[in-house]
Amino acid sequence: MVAFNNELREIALKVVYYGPALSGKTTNLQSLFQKIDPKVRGRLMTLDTKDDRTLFFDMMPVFFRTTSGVKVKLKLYTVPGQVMHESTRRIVLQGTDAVAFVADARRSETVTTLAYWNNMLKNLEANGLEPSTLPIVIQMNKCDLADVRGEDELQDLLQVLRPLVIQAVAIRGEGVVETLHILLTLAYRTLDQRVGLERSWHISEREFLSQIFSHMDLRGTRLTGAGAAR
Ligand SMILES: Nc1nc2c(ncn2[C@@H]2O[C@H](COP(=O)(O)OP(=O)(O)O)[C@@H](O)[C@H]2O)c(=O)[nH]1
Ligand SMILES: [Mg+2]
Repeated sequence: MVAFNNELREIALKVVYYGPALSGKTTNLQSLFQKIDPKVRGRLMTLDTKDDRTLFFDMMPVFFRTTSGVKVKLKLYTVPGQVMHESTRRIVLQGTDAVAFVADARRSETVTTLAYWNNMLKNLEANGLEPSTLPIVIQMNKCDLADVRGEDELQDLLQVLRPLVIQAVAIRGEGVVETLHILLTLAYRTLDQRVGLERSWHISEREFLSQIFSHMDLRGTRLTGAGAAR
């Protein structure tokens, strides 16, 4: 769960980028790292092996202080996609507040994508997280490649839950900010219901989002304006 420290007036949030190996999870974080003002982020920790695959996981912290004096720490994680890292995937999902499921949109990846989607649902449940109430978005990545699935061809993924689907080309930074924006909007609303972000912590949705996205390079995205709260 989200970690709160009432005395220190601190809120910690965790977002996980989940999906099969090589779907573009690390690329999402790298792109966000480049777009976000160094004032509101820490180092991007990536642990890549020589064949360019995530060995353990990546993590990038984002932090800000609200006008009500609350320190918000947001940690963005990726999981390693390879089958052998199943236990790491499960551990990284522990206590997550939101999940971006990053899929390779090509038709050739359909079977693998569904397998990892189901794997994610299983690992959420193993961590006591309820997939139907957890903020989850699907990012269909690599839309620059040939033979990608259209939005009407995702029935296999949308059978139980009906998460929002975002198209992306993460290597060009397309859809990356949008994915995080939608996910954090959902995360805010879920947390607000649970712990009263607005009522008890005096953090409005607009401020929460603008503290992050007004420090982001939004050129070429569908988000505009400094606040970009909508
Ligand atoms: N064509 C294309 N390649 C991508 C895209 N996003 C990532 N890649 C490439 O896919 C490979 C795997 O990406 P990576 O982010 O390491 O995948 P991860 O295993 O999910 O972390 C790398 O060679 C990336 O450059 C994309 O949108 N289009
Ligand atoms: Mg990776």
